[in-house]
Amino acid sequence: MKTYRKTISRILWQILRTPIAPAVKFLFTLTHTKTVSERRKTAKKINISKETNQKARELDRDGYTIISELIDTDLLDNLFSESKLKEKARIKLFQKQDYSHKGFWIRLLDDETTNGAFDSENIFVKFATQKKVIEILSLHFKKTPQLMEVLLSYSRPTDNDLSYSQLWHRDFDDNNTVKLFVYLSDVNEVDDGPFTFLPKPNSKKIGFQLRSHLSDEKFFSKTSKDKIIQMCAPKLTVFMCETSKCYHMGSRVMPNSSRLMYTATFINPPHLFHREKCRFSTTKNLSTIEKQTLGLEA
Ligand SMILES: O=C(O)CCC(=O)C(=O)O
Repeated sequence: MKTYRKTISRILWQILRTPIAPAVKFLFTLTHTKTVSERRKTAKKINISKETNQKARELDRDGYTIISELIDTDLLDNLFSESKLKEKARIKLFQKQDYSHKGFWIRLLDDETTNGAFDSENIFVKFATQKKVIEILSLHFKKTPQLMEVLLSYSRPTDNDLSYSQLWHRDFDDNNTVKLFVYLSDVNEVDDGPFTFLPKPNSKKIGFQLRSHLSDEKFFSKTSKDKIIQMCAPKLTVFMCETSKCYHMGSRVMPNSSRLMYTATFINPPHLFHREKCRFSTTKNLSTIEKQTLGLEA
């Protein structure tokens, strides 16, 4: 059964890379009209401020927006201090996690889950479900978003060739995926391995490519270097990127540097890939918007 699901997921992932993805998503959405209409109703009730509206418009138009000034400062402080504690444990994790796969970074939140699920009150979840973030995404998706994953990654230099997310790619968690990023270490220089991307209008011009990951050589034969944005910024910078539409790469950390970054992945529900278990759980009486965002609605 697991192998069957894996094969289906793999086929769907390939389909999502092609120009027919929006049609597939549209048809799939028709089979989930009840949940979709509930989510639309919830989104419509949100009182949107002018700044939120502007950020959502930037995200729609350019595929990214910087939202540090809208973020709840208590949550940000808390995220920072918890992340620093996690960072301390990284050496042991480098020994434990599979080196051959993504030797250039490690996940620091593996011990935060119970039976594979994060609690709704966990700071790494609370940060993602804060009011302004959900408002922007509800405007962007025209319904409440679905949080798929939270990740704290520690990137470091290696001698290996560039691989995986260090190469140019788009994300295919769904055909409309938005990631929320927070730098938890200064990423002021290119040597610190900034998240680097090609904004949406120019990414659209590149369109579908047979290979999912492209080298610099291949990528810059399709666009020019002056069109890309290297997100060099100090720690506590918060930004969003529509990673399903914008080609991107990062974590190219040079010797004597490292990078600590938080990522929350959201999709425009319903999610095309079936997951046996929800990634989140709660013991609290959550609001409708929180339940929908965590995929915990009845
Ligand atoms: O490490 C980075 O900056 C790139 C991250 C990335 O490719 C992703 O989250 O999809």
